[in-house]
Amino acid sequence: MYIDPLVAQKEAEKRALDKTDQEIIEKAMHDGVETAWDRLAKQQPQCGFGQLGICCNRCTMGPCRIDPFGDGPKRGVCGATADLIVARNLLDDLAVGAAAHSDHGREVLEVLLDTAEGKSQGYQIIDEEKLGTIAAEYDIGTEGKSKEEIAREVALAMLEEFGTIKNRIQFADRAPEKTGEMWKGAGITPRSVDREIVESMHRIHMGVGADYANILLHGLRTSLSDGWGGSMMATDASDILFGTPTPNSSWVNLGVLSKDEVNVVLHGHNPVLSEMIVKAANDPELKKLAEEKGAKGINLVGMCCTGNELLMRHGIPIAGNMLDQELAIATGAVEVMVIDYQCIFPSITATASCYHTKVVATSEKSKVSGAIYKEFRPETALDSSKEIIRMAIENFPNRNPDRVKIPDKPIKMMAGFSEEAIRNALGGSYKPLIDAIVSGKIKGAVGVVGCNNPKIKHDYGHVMLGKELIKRNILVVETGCAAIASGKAGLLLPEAADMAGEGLKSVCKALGIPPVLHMGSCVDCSRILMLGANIAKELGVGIEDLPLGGAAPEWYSQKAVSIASYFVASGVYTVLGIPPKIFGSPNVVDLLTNKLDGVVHATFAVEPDPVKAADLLEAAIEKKRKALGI
Ligand code: BF8
Repeated sequence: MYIDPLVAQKEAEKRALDKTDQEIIEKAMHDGVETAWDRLAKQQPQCGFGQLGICCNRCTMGPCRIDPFGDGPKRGVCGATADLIVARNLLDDLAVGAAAHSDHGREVLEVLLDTAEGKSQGYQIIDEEKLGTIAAEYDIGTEGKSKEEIAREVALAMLEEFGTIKNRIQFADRAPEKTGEMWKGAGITPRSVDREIVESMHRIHMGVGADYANILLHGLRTSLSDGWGGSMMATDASDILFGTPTPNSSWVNLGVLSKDEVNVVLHGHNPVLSEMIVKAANDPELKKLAEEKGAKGINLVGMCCTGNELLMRHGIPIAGNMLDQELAIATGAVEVMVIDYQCIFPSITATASCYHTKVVATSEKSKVSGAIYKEFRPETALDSSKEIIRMAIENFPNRNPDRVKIPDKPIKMMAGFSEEAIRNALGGSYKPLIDAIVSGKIKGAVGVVGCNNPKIKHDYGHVMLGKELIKRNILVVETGCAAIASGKAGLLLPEAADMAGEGLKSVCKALGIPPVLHMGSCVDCSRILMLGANIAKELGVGIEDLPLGGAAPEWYSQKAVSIASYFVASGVYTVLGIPPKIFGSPNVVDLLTNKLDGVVHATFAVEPDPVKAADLLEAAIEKKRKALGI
């Protein structure tokens, strides 16, 4: 279908902030390739009951919906009110998110166990220091044991957390004592990862929980089992296997794709797959084969959180965030997109079918119609990875140069700021940062995290909020798609300190760091928790006392519901840019945006305007500063 170039250009400018993204959005329109923005337009108007969270489709007495305004029904067939329906729906979303993070964590631990037992192929135990720290936390003796023996015991102890009957997740003890007491007082100390998720499923069954506040409180407990459990284990097990990230520099945006090399995009979340592909791509035989097929080499690039994992540890360039997945294919230059799970559009194979791109699915739990399925198992990981790279090379001659368009300006960025790396950059303790906060040079810190959502101009929420916060001398720490957005906008460079307020600028310049720090993938929001926990411990206070904030300006995913909830449950005020589906219940809204303060000293807020969101975060930070007497 012919589209006027001017119309396409205007539309692309509306859809995305980044020029390289705009360029490929235009190309996709001219190529007649459907994207998430087109699908969103076709869905208009979206269901108002659904948006308010007041439709219930849990049982066959329904589906039911509550009339929020008129004289229509105020209860579902079972008798559930708007409050209950909204609370159950929210807990459902949250539990799905916690399950996704935690199941990812479990898989990394299984690979750690296999590696310790010599059953995996190509993996090694890299970070022995972290292994030792965790062994100590579990009281596992290390004297006279090999690293494999220690890793075996550590992996088993961590795997046990998923169904532990000791009624306490070990890593929750990493929180400051005061924060732990707050959880105890509220009855939300996480007991085990699987237990909280299963119990969420139980509680939302008809005839179980009928008290919206009680349901939501369990939501906080479930989210803590993710943040301080499943996600934290995913982060730490990945660090043991692949190394704890240290600052590095790399490149970002669709311009990281190569005109003359075989392009392989690694999309999804779990580094156990992508790490092996990195090894396979270095195989001299495969490199030779690529040359024989007319390519100059093999170009691996990341996408979404598995991309973040590779970027953090190896400085592998990243092509983009969630809304870039279709655009990467629409460049016409991708030989293979390898997917594991989460945040992969089910229609990605339909997009790929418009070009020569092959989509390779690798997880038994995440098969996609139209994708080539290559099951990925730890015991044959390296062999399967080589097969995938070979497939990409064989596909290179099928690329049609007339349909290729690659933006030519990748942006430089810094990444690799694990909690340990930040502490080391400060000289081994948080004292310099604490001093800067006390003196007011830095007012506080905000974790800006989460997704893209076509309801908001791509990256606009992240970038505008980040800029606004650093201007106000608030340090920004980021993960997930938020961090990739900032990378594209040049905020992850030390030079970006020039955009910051004088105080933050002087600290960044002295340390040679950007004012926005990339801390990793979404499970690495656990690194943000540890940052808060360790600063609080040095000060002898709780996380809830610190001048911190959280934000998810463009979130879409249930995982983001869980992350925002464990931020709030850990005492961090958190602003959402997209309204959650709760506004059909004024009681739930009041609980989450107001009453929670009396429980966890933090609340949620909803504010789509990034400047107003920054106002809210700054005010919350000032309030905490005042309470600390600084
Ligand atoms: O886990 S930020 S869109 S890619 S859910 Fe997904 Fe959201 Fe991106 Fe990573 Ni996180």
